[in-house]
Amino acid sequence: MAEKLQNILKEKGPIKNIGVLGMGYVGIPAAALFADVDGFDKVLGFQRNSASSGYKIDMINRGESPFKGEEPGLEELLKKVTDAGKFECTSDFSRISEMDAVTLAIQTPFANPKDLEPDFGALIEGIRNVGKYLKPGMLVVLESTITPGTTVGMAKEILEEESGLIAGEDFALAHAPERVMVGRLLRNIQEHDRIVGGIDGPSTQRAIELYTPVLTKGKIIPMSSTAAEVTKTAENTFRDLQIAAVNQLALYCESMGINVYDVRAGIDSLKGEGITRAILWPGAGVGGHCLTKDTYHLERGVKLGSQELDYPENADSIYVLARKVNDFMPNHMFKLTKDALAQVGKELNGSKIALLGWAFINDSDDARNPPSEPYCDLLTKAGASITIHDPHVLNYPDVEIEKNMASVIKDSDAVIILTAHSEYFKLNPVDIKTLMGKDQPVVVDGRNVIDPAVFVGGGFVYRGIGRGDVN
Ligand code: SAJ
Repeated sequence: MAEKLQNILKEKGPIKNIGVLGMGYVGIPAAALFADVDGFDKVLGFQRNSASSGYKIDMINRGESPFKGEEPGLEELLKKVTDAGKFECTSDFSRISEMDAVTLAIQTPFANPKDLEPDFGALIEGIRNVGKYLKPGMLVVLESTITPGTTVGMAKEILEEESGLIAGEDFALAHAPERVMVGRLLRNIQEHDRIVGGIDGPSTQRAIELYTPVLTKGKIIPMSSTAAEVTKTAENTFRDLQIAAVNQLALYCESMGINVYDVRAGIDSLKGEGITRAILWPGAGVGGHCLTKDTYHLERGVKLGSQELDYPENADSIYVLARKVNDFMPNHMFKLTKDALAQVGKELNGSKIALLGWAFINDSDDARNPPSEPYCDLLTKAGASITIHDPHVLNYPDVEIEKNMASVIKDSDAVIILTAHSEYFKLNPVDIKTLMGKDQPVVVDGRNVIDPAVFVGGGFVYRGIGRGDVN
């Protein structure tokens, strides 16, 4: 079987034309970097001409990046490769048939994590499109984060069904998970090690041929496609677990009346001789499109796995428990807010709350699954009126986000810091108190941005995540 594919690939010769499906955070930088490789002739970016994202096609073909946030080097690279005629964006999926390799970088959100059912709709549509135009000798690579088992399972089945070809015999199939982070897309692709997992040896080798030329510092780490799927979902699951561990510690420190940041510094000081203590930062919650879903992909992969799982009877997976701890943090922020207002004789109902920060991550406009949303929902249910400031997020469905911080804070009863945007580190208690116009204004810090002593000294009632020493 592998022999037949090996011969087909040998006959076909080196990869020259590459298709990338999904012109998003992952696809655009990947396509631009492929196009910048001398050994490759042409890269086509395939983008559905949909109402929500069809606009990207013309933008990209003008060499413009559709991303709002800073992406060092991306716009210049897009301009270079589009001007050189090496990269073009199109909605004509039939041109997939001209490609030697096709990568799919399409989002895989969870419609509702409770039932562990991911929304693979867009990815399945992409895979079907590739299958429709699949030719012998082509390499198909899934870059999206997917449930372990998807490449050799659903993806292989759809590609074979649509094309009538056999994976591992007529075409190569692999998973090479993306590891890009907003704000460093190009650098991450070039410098991170690249996990490359084929369904068989020739597929892995062909995928290595595709990715090697774009790596600068990064090395290729070959493995099976399912091991690659587990690596990707687990690397984010582990990060979520680490954050949950320090969030739980913060809650413990609050209940024991100590400062979690003292404890954190103490633990972090244990270094050397192979000792590892990766202690991260407690906060108002965990958002984004990676950590909020990848745990559930991993859990689903185990459930769908063929072997029986040996694990303590009826015990929650520590990974799912970590998700619950992190998803609890907006509730804890709500309790801190309620307690602080009660201390000044106020109730949430009828209070005016100023939220600072809507984005899920500091100094970014990325507001996917933001912890600010569940926190805001709790306040609304409790009858508070809310104003929201974020310097980067321009809009969010059904949420009014203002750019003028003073007008958001004016006359509020409480100021709540949910995202550690740089400008919030400069908040001045005197100015804020004047704007709020209250004898006993409240401030709740979800990201360790302000110095409690300065604000308490300025007449504020303070609450902070993990600050049992001053809450
Ligand atoms: N967070 C904390 N405490 C921390 C770190 C993060 O509460 O110590 C919160 C953030 O506020 C945010 C959420 O977790 O709401 C996620 O933050 P993140 O830094 O993990 O950012 P992401 O979601 O963009 O994660 C990405 C992931 N990259 C990919 O999936 C390719 C992740 O694997 C990276 O480790 C992470 O970026 C990174 O290190 O920047």
